[in-house]
Amino acid sequence: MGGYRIKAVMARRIYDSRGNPAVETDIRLEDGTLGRGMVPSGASTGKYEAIELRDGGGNLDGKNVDKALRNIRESLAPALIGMDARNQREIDGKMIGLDGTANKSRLGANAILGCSMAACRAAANYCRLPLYAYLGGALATTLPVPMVQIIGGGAHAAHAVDIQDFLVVPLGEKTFAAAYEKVVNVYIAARRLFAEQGRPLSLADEGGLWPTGFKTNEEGVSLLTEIIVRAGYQPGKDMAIALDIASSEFYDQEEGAYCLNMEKRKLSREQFIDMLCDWVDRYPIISIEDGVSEYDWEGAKMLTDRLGGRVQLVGDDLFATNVERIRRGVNEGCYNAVLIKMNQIGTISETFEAIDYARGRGYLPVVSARSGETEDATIVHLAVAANAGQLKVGSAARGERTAKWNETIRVEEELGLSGRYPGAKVFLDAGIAIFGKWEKK
Ligand code: 2PG
Ligand code: MG
Repeated sequence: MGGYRIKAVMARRIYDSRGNPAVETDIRLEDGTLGRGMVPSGASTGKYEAIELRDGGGNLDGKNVDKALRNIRESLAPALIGMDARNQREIDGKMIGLDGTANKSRLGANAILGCSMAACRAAANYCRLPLYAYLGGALATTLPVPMVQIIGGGAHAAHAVDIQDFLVVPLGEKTFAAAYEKVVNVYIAARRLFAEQGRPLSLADEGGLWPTGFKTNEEGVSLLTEIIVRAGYQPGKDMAIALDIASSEFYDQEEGAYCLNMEKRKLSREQFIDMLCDWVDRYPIISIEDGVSEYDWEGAKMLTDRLGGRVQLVGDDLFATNVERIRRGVNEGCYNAVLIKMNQIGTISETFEAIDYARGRGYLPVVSARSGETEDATIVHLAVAANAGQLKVGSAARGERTAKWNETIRVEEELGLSGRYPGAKVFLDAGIAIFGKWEKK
């Protein structure tokens, strides 16, 4: 009786894939069951994200998390002990109430999310269910289409190019494993081509190749198209390109201009959008994330008017996994998809709410990792549990990335015949048909 109640909450400092301190929380239930949550961290962090508490000061580059750990031990743990771990909404609601701020700045989104993740893990373990089944139930069986970085950039590669992610999305295949295999072939082809061109095979923060020697941003897009061909696939038919422009990073708010620093060019909103539209005409691009800045709602509307019927337009910094911000996007006709990051909002319940809200308005959810990651694979389960349809984790290399892709392979195997892999249907059902145009070629 009562074995499902939270008996202890422990917090410790671990380190993420960039070597920065991170929060890990263990929740132990009365019957001895354990649940663990490891909290990731972004680099191109949006202005409207929930606040990650860092200690500041000289040690560990100011990124220590002692304050967040103390908040778990002194404020969150006493409140959570005794609660039924299966009551995720109540647990998350209690922490949100205790924090009392709109952006979780008092206790820290890293402190709160660690507990939220650990609680649902503990409850799933208590129920003897895989996390996706616990969170999503019997109909949570959709394996995500992977969005995988091949070349890194932006804040993840010391701004060697302005654009942050050059990614691929496999369009065909009947299983995640088969689709992911194709992606790995593209990654191998990328390494080969880089080596042939005399570029070092160094990796950016998310495991994609470091963009050495690029003269323009467009070079990344054309090179990626070439890499797809070299891997033996037809661009736009077998494999499409996705870009995370992360344009908030190089937007000059005062001038309303986009500063392509590596090209030493400054573009007006209109010119910048023209450039993106031109790329969509000339390259097999299926998805553009943060095409304009988190401040530029007008630009987001303009971009959507021009490309919304052909391309997935994903709001990351603009929406920050926040229902209020997604609502504004829906009302103003901005974008047609939402990047979903647990630590942008800070609890599992609110993350699900953002996915549900987005989907209810016809916006595609794309579950995403952060650039600073751990071995934790909760996001895979989240994507399957919510039948989200897409997962973005970074590249095919680096352990914190393979932790997620490999977990997806395991989940697919476990689901067996009840699993379904949508492939290009995710996009077709949403009326996104850019690759149809490429097929005609
Ligand atoms: C993004 C993420 C992952 P970061 O912008 O989508 O690529 O980066 O975690 O640095 O915000
Ligand atoms: Mg992004």
